[in-house]
Amino acid sequence: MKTLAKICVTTALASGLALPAVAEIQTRTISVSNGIAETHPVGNGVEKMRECMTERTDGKWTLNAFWSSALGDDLTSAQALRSGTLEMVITSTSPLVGIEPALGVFDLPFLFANEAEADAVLDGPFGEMISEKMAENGLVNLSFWENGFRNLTNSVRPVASLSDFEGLRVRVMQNNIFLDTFQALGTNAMPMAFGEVFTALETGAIDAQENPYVTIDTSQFYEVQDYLSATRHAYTPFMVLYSKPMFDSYSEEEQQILRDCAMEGQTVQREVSRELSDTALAHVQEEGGMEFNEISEENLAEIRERVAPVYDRHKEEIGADVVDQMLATLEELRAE
Ligand code: KDG
Repeated sequence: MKTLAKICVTTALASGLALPAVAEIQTRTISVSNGIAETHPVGNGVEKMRECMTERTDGKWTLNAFWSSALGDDLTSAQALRSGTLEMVITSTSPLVGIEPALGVFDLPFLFANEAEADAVLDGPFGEMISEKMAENGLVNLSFWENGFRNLTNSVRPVASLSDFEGLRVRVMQNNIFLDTFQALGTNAMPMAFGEVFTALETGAIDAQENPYVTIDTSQFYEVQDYLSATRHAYTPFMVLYSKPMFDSYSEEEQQILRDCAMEGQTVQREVSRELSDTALAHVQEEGGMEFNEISEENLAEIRERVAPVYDRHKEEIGADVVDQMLATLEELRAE
């Protein structure tokens, strides 16, 4: 029987018939971890990614999403990717500076002026350079998505000037640059994983936190915070990270499907994040009863001046070349 099979294969090859390639797309179940609620625009991005995967693999792939830090916080999940025990995490860059210090560049206060600048930097050569650094750490960055411009909430007073920050117990992401920034503003800054923030606010262990409007809304911080101030003090990207040990074991076709579907998710997630920002701001005031305030240009200038030295204090830690490349990229964009 074996001889007959060999004869058939040999004949087929000799006649130039292509044998069916080993299935380039395996049946897979992919888990993705995230720290926020499914109602956040990341949920829209994940749903688009799921649709894309189903179509491109003819239903062979299943994407299971785990929300609100169910599989662990951003850093824990990222470490699981590096060890090959979890496929994917959608995480802020900030908690991962211990893995890749260059990510700290995104935490420099008042770095980006608007979303268009952020997109141009993240989707251009600078973003590619960051993704290459992530790969050196066992993490494949499939795409940058949007966490967004961060604003301060608290339960003590409206913050409309530099002096209003004084003494507030503010939760910050686990990151020296955010810690330094909020200490420079006169607060009692406290690093904490995102999953612990709501309870800490509810029990009064902290007075304040800072996040984009859609996160404040979808994580229901309006239930435990009274004041929202439009500080826009930093823009945080999300990274859609995949385990490199797993990614490297996939076929080229499967790797391309992951990249393509994460980019389709990016388009939807950024769109919904920007569409919902104003809606979220209105919702936390109308439904959540939060008192909202803008900050005058004069007072914002004083706040920016106070935190400007953070750049020099953390330049070496981030990587002087990284900071210089970011500032040069922004200078070019602003000259266009
Ligand atoms: O998984 C993503 C969340 O953890 C994200 O919202 C992080 O902005 C963040 C924060 O404040 O920790």
